[in-house]
Amino acid sequence: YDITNSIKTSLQQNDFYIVYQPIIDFKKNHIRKVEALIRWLHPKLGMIPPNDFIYLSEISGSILELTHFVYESVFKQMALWNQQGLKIQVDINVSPKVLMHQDFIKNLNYYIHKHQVDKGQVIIEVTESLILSSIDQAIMVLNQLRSEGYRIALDDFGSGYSSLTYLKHLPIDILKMDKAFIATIDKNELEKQFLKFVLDLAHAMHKEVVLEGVETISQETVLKPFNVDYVQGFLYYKPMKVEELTQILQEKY
Ligand code: G
Ligand code: G
Ligand code: MN
Ligand code: NA
Repeated sequence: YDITNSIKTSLQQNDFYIVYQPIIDFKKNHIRKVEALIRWLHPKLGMIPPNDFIYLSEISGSILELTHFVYESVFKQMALWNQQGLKIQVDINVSPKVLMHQDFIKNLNYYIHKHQVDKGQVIIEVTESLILSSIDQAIMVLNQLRSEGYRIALDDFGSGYSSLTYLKHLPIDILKMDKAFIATIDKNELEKQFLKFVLDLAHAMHKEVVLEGVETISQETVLKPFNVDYVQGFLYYKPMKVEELTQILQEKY
């Protein structure tokens, strides 16, 4: 099966699109942040999960075209929102392979300038798997991104091992705690204490925290007395197309 060709054809036929999931300011209850997520609705195969095709596109070489599509779509949309007075920060997921590419920052800057978006509005989401490639090089790229004005989020925090070491050593601004952290906080006292402990630790390190995967009112109730910055989850919003999001932003900005 020729995945490269398939991706190219689908890019031409608009089978790829971006959905956005709101990230809610827990105390102010407004939305100034969203996460951009790519979707591939293949005309014959149906919805293909991003983790599958991103990996395949990396080994087959079409990741450059895909990345181009994501940046163009997202930054163009951010510029539109900016014109409407909706200054939104957007989280963009970046795979280790893309981040470690020697032209990564140069390319990113090109799209940012083209669409006149502030670098401070762009949050680069990386995962712990990045470190597996090369920790020193990863730290260098992240430092360079931050010195340019971009912000870095460590995604899926807590889903792997050695997480605390990464929290200590990686130059990041935002910690996105994996949904595993909150899955049973309303049923298990130890889990609740565990979450609070990591939350306090992150704040002591001056990181902003996003709690991912909030799905129930009962979980939200446990979170209320905690010092929570942001929440993201199906309880609030699922990832959605831009038209729907723009409406929600106009109400909840
Ligand atoms: O949206 P969904 O739950 O299907 O996302 C599954 C995974 O795909 C997530 O881990 C997410 O980080 C990843 N993903 C979604 N969009 C992108 C993208 O544009 N680039 C990269 N590298 N990963 C993405
Ligand atoms: O790995 P990453 O955090 O980038 O993945 C983001 C994906 O997580 C989104 O695409 C979305 O589909 C999924 N997600 C967001 N909120 C929830 C939630 O409350 N529950 C579950 N199970 N998945 C969620
Ligand atoms: Mn993410
Ligand atoms: Na995540």
